[in-house]
Amino acid sequence: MSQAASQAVVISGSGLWTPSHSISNEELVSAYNAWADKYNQTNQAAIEAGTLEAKPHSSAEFIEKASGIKSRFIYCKDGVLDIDRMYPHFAERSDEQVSQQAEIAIEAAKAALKAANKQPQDIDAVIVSCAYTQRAYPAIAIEVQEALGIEGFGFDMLVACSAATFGLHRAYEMVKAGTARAVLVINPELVSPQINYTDRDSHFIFGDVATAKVVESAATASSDHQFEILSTKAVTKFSNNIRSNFGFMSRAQDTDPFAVDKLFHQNGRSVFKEVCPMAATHLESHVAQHGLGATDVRRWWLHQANINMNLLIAKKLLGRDASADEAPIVLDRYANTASAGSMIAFNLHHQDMQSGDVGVLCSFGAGYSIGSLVVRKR
Ligand code: CO8
Repeated sequence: MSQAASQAVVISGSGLWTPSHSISNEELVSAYNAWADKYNQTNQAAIEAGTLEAKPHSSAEFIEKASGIKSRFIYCKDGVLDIDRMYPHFAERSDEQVSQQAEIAIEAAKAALKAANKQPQDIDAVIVSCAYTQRAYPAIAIEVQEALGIEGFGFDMLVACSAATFGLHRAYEMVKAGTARAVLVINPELVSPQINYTDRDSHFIFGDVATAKVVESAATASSDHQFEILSTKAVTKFSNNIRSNFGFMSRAQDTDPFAVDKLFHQNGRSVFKEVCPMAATHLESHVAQHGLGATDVRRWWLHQANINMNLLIAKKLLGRDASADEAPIVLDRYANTASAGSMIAFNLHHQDMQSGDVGVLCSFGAGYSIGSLVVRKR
C-alpha cells in the first residue's frame, strides 16, 4: 500500500456563505396570494366556464406545519415578490466579470480555507458540486480556482440534493489515492432562479446558500476541528418524482425554455413515502459497516428537505425521537438548500464534538440519490 493510501483523510475546514436577503413565509404567501387573485380575476370567464382551474391561496401556517420552514435566504430578493414578475432579477454580467455562482462559491471557499488553516497553494483540486450550474462551460470550479489562485485542476458535478456528499466522496478518494494533497469541495446552491414562485405546492421550499469543505490528508491537517472520514456510501435509483427539464435541448426541440416543466417540480408525497425508508435503511447499513448501531452516533447532519422527513428518519433509526442536539435542524431559517442542507447543519453544529465522537453526514433527494459519510472527531 502506498503511503498516501494508508493515511487517514479528514474534513479539516468548513465554510458557509449566507445571503444578506431573506423572505419570510408571510411575505412569500402575501405576494403569491395577490398574484393568484390577479390571475383568477384575469381568467374569470375561463374559470367560470370550467376550462381553467382557479389558483387556490397559499398559507404560512400550512408551510410551517408541512415543512418546518419559516423563512429562506435569497441571493436577490428583487422581483420575487413582484406579482407582475414572480422570479428574481439578476443583472447579466459580462464574460470578464465573476459569475454570480462563482462569487458565492468563493465566499464559502475562503471561509473553509480559513477554518482549515490552508492557503490556496495547499490545494490541488476544486470540485463545485451542486444542483445547477449557471452555465455549461467553462466550469464554475475552474473560475473559482483561477480567482483563488489555486494550481492543479477543477471540475463541476451535478447530483441534485446529493451533490455535496457525492463531491466529498470524490475528494476523499482523490486524497486517499494521492492524486491531490487537499481538495476544496464547494456547493454554491443558487436555486432561486429555478423556482416556480407561482406554484403554491413548491414556492416555499427552497433558499440560496453556499457551503464549502476542505478535505486533506491527516498528515497535513493543522486545524482545530478535524473529522476523519471513516467511510463513504452512495446509492442511486432512477425516479421522475423530482425533476427539472431545463437544459440545452430546448432550442433544438423548439420548446419554451422557461415552461413550467423546465422549472423544479415534484410529487412531494411520493418522494416523502419512498425516500424516508430508503434513507433509513441506507444509514443503518452504513453505520453497521463499522460495527455501530444508530445510538452510537453522536450527531446526524441530515439533509434538510422537510422537518417531518428528518424526524421520521431519525425515529426509524433510533427507535425514539432524536433531540435537536443529536440531529440538528436548520430548515426553519435556511429552508431546503438542495445539496447544502447537511453541510449547513455540520457547519453550525460540529465544534462541540469531542475526540472520538462519531457523526454521520447524509443527503437524499432527486435521482433518487443518497450519499453518506461516517466521520470521527480527532
Ligand atoms: N398552502 C396551503 N395549502 C397547500 C399548499 C400551500 N402552500 N401547498 C399544498 N397545499 C395543499 C395541497 O394542495 C393539499 O390539498 P388537498 O389535500 O386538498 O389535496 C394539502 O395542502 C396537502 O398537500 P401535500 O399532500 O402536498 O402536503 P404534504 O404534507 O405532503 O407537504 C411537501 C408537501 C412539504 C412538499 C412534502 O410532501 C415534502 O416535503 N415532501 C418531500 C419532498 C422532498 O424532499 N423533495 C426534495 C426535493 S429537493 C431535491 O431533491 C433537490 C432538487 C434540486 C433543487 C431544486 C431547486 C429549485
